[in-house]
Amino acid sequence: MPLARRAAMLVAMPTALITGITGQDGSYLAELLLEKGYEVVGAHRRSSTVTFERIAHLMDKVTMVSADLLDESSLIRVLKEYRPTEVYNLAAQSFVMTSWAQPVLTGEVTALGVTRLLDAILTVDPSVRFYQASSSEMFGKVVEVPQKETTPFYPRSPYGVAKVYGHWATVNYRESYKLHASSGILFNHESPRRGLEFVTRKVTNAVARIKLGQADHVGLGNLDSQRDWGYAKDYVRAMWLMLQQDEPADYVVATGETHSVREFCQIAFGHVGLDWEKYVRVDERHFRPAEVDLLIGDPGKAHDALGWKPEVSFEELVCMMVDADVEALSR
Ligand code: NDP
Ligand code: GDR
Repeated sequence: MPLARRAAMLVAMPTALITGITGQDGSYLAELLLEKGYEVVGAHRRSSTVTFERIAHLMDKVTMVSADLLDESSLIRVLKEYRPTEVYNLAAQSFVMTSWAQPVLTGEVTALGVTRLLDAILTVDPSVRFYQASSSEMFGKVVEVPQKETTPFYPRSPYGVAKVYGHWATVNYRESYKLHASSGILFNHESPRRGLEFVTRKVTNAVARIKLGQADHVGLGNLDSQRDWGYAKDYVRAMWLMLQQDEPADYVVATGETHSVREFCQIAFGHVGLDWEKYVRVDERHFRPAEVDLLIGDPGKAHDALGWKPEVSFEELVCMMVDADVEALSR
């Protein structure tokens, strides 16, 4: 980066580092921070093909750097070079199903990766404000409904276990070293940029393909699974708000409503005039070794302390995703 731009970054604008910028949330958070006047540094891991699809429209506005949560020295180097005041840790092996197939990798990235980043921050600049992407999967086999910040964790997948580790590492660094480290316990949030393997996008993509005559069915797992689904763009706003508070803390971010996969299908297919029961086939391969029960979050603290509330309803979200997939596949 040219020296003048670096100097301007240091003097004029706050700089934020986003790990996982190539993911769904990273792309929306980058947009939000750019709107707010931040210099955005995005950390991506090296790969043999380009993974910048979700941020292609931002490439002239963000500074991309190569860093991997598996390699602490790369994190230290980026922190030293760009001196961010806020760090958002969104990087993870985030697909629950894969965490049974790759439990050790999931632990290395999603659990230990958090400690590597916290430790790098402690080494370079303990005044950095840190956000950890915790998850409702930590509640797993829920011990109370709805789940709030004080609900005990009972993870049901290697991913959930790894997120519990990352969550407690964040709390521990906050308490041990007085880091401004906050953890957002986010319930499922979706968008047209959601990865194709997650159930919502899998369904909306299938709806579009079926409507356009490119497919004749979709195979799904447990149709009775219930989730508290919100819109990703609403949720990244909560991340930013957490780091603007005087004191670090943990917050549940959710809609407070729950819906089943079956209901999602009904609305998604119905939106384009199709009867979902004609096109959805249950496929045992998509069932999980252990399932979480009734995930439904109580966002009361985020509402009261951050002034946060979701703006897009469940039905609007489903229809937005279907429309986006129909449009993309029609092109
Ligand atoms: P995605 O799977 O879309 O994005 C994950 C990101 O992490 C990608 O940019 C990926 O890079 C990156 N990544 C993976 N491994 C590494 C690594 N070793 N080093 C550096 N980067 C890595 O996830 P979302 O955007 O949906 O979620 C963001 C975060 O929030 C994740 O931590 C997720 O677990 C958590 N979360 C998500 C929720 C949701 O509903 N979306 C709910 C609660 C928590 P690449 O593009 O190269 O694969
Ligand atoms: P989840 O999201 O596991 O909640 O994790 P996913 O969309 O994968 O599953 C949600 C529910 O749908 C059921 N399901 C299917 N799931 C997938 N992927 N594919 C199918 O065909 C299918 N059929 C039914 C699942 O059994 C499950 O109950 C997401 C991720 O973003 C995590 O990173 C994040 O932490 C949590 O949300 C909160």
